[in-house]
Amino acid sequence: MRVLRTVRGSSRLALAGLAALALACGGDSLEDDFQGAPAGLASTASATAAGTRDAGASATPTAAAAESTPNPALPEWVQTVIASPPTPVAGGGGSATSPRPPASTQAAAPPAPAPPPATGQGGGVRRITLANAFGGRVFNSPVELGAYPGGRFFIAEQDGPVLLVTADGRDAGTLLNLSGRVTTQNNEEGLLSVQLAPGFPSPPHLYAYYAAAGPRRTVLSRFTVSGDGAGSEQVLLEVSQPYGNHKGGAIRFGPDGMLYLGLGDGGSGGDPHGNGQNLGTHLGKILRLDVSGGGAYAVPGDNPFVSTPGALPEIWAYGLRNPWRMAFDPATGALWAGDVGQGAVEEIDVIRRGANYGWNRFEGSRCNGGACDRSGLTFPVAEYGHDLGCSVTGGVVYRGSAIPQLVGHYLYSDYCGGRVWALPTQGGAPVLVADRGNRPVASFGTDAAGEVYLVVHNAPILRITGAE
Ligand SMILES: [Ca+2]
Repeated sequence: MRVLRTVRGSSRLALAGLAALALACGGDSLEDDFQGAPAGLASTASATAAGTRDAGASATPTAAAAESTPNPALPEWVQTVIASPPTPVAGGGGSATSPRPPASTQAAAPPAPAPPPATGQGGGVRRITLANAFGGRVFNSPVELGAYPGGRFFIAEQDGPVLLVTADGRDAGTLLNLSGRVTTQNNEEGLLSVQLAPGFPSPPHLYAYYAAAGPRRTVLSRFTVSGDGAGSEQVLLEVSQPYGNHKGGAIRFGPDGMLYLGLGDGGSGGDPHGNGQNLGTHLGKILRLDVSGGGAYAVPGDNPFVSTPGALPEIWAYGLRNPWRMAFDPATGALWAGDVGQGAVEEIDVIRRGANYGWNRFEGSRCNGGACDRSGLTFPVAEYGHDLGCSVTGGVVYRGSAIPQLVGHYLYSDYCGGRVWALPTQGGAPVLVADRGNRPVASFGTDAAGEVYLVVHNAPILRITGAE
């Protein structure tokens, strides 16, 4: 979601190169992401990327070996993170501000981890095959894709429309149109995420997160769908934004029924206000909200900082720079996120309750200056350097049925490089499984059966059709 209008209508990154690429890279200014990077960073990035790539290329353990033996390519704590489901949510009704209703209480416990599938676990996948989806239709800067009742799909476009389409790409109505409410002044603004309420169409709610102007802010809202049109907007949360970039953007419902929202550090470059490490702002955080009541939202009583003086109680995790796309593993309940790097390192994180992901003290595992104290920080489960991309696009854990080899793999990509990686969630190094040239992958989506789509800009959306 970064090049967007700059590149649309041209032949992708051909519009010139460095300027367009700079916009694509985490959205910072040219100075931030390229000219400002000390020469020393290049070698750091290179080494990081090479390490990742080499580990992936050489990682061909058998499934059994991968399940029983820690992967030496990842530190021990990573194994622990990957092997552990997220912190179970304590029983419902714990909120001092607003007890959760029984439905949320019952949904509070994440599902037990799924037994290992018969095949595919352990990094055995070498490549995936892809095919044009939706009849090859090219959408206008799509940022979100999901299943909609009746075998249809919703596809959110950054300028504001949320379209309903059939599997062959025919129009099936407009679910919502926020064109008059979003701002796209910066190419990281606009409509950024849309999710249907759990149990949709009962309740008939959808949620949207978007950037607005006057004043510059991001907005989380609930909409009531009537038929296939949009009902009235109920604003749940507004966050003041100091700059036009780093809005983060994914909203996702967890297995606990809570709504998780990932916010970037508010922008510019380098997090000049220190938002990532400041628990007094929503910027640079993953928030966890209970939106199951009729009001705006309630703070779940078991959020990690509800009793911390000076901390905002909505915060679930912190130290993020610009988490662009998150997804819950439907089998384990783990929350996976891609966090866009500054100038050198792109990272994949497993988001845990109360954890600090390091920004802006660290970019990935690389010290960003200061004391370089690693204590208390949670580091990426995977990362790569800017020789392999420029802006990570977090993906999804495959739990479909059509491609058994892919089950249990976290798929992710990059907005610049068009590469796709598969990371075995039960241990193992990421493997480069596809390379689409410079085709920008902006997001991932799944259909009702859990099959996976790559949401691409300036080209047809792609469906994963196989793996070997
Ligand atoms: Ca980090």
